[in-house]
Amino acid sequence: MNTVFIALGSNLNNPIYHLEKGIRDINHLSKTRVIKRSSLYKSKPIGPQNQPNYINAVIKVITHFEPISLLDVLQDIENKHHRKRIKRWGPRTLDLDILIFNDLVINHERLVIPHPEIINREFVLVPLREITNHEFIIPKYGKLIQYI
Ligand code: ROI
Repeated sequence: MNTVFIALGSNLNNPIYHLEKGIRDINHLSKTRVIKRSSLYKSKPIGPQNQPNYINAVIKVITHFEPISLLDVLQDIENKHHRKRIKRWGPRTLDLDILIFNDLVINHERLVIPHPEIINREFVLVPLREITNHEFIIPKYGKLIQYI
């Protein structure tokens, strides 16, 4: 059994709907359950500013999928939400990022874990802090609270 933290983000076409539906979709995956979820956070866009504000959240999941298989099924969910990869850092209906996968450090061409931007993004750190305890360690980076 694997313990995984996933970040969700949306800034198009009713972001709250896409986040809530995204969480339900993940919970409905085979051999996977959402066991904790953060509140929904509104944030200003990081990167290009000429796009709507984002809604972000982080969930804690247990799953029997291996990392790349989990990436595949999460990308299927993004595609069902009509996510179009038009431009890098552009607006999106639903973005699902694997943040942490057990205590693994992975540098695969499709998947870097822990997520390389995890410690730089307040819209990830704050919801992650909400659903973990004070001592929580991010693999490779150390204590979460030092980054907040
Ligand atoms: N900015 C915010 N606030 N939230 C996001 O989820 C988000 N996602 C992105 C970029 C474009 C980097 N900016 C973001 O991919």
